[in-house]
Amino acid sequence: MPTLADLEGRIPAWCPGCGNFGILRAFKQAMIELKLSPHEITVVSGIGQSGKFPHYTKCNTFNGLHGRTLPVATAMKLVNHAMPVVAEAGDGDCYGEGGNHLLHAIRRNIDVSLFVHDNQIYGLTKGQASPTSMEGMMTKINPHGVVCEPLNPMVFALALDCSFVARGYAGDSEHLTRLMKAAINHKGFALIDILQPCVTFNLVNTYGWFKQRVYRLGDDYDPEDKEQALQKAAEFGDRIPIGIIYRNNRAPMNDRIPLIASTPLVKQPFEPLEVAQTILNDFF
Ligand SMILES: Cc1ncc(C[n+]2csc(CCOP(=O)(O)OP(=O)(O)O)c2C)c(N)n1
Ligand code: SF4
Repeated sequence: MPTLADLEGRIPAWCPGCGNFGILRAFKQAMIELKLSPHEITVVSGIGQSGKFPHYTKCNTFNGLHGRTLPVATAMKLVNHAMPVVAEAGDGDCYGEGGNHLLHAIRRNIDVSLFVHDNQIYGLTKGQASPTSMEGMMTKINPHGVVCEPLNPMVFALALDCSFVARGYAGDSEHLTRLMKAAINHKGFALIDILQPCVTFNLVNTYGWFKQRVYRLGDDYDPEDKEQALQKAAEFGDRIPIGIIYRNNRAPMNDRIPLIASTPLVKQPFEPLEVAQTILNDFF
């Protein structure tokens, strides 16, 4: 079982008070409680403040391109589905530039846990509006305020019958740890949209703003009731529920591909097909 010291990575280059610290704390705690040593998990990220995440803990890491977190995570999973794969992304990263990949990762039910650091702004590039920025929010490039309604990622995911849909809050890392553990243990695509205050560029959705609104879903809430889940997913205003909003048992993609269903690809003997061998022969 790893200790906190085993999981220590580089010193984070985030602003003091950034919500990303709460997410990092929750993730390390989840690894400890799941007894996952650094070599037993892969964390993939894109570009952004969230993209730096894997450097700040110890694990197998791939830090790729902005918006392309999920294609890499998908490949990792299909090559070795015995290894838990976590994708860390920003709201711009995966609801904007990488939105198309999100749509198909949900549809295919890739067995990946996607943790979105949703600060409702582009943090790394200094404060432009993102797909989840609230209507009317003023930014440097929206001097008259954002002119359209924000995306609600929970409703979007639910409409696609995503197999695990949750919302967490960086200011409640104990609760977030529980969500992360459930997501990693879930067989299928698991999305946690994590409300993450950006203390430098988002001066609307602050810790104080969330404190007045965020509440935990109670033990009597049934995440398998899709109608109720739709109501909870849509609740984002005076009250914002956190917890597992929806869950189902759709089979993950690796279970549906006969070639890998029983044995991960990396554990199979390498037997190139005849045509592949012909191509390989050209190189030697
Ligand atoms: C293909 C590509 N497009 C755009 C950029 C510039 N860029 C880097 S980070 C970023 C947005 C960051 O916002 P978000 O994804 O919400 O992450 P945060 O920094 O807030 O965690 C953008 C537009 C890039 N690096 N690569
Ligand atoms: S700019 Fe915002 S998201 Fe980036 S490190 Fe600072 S507080 Fe965090």
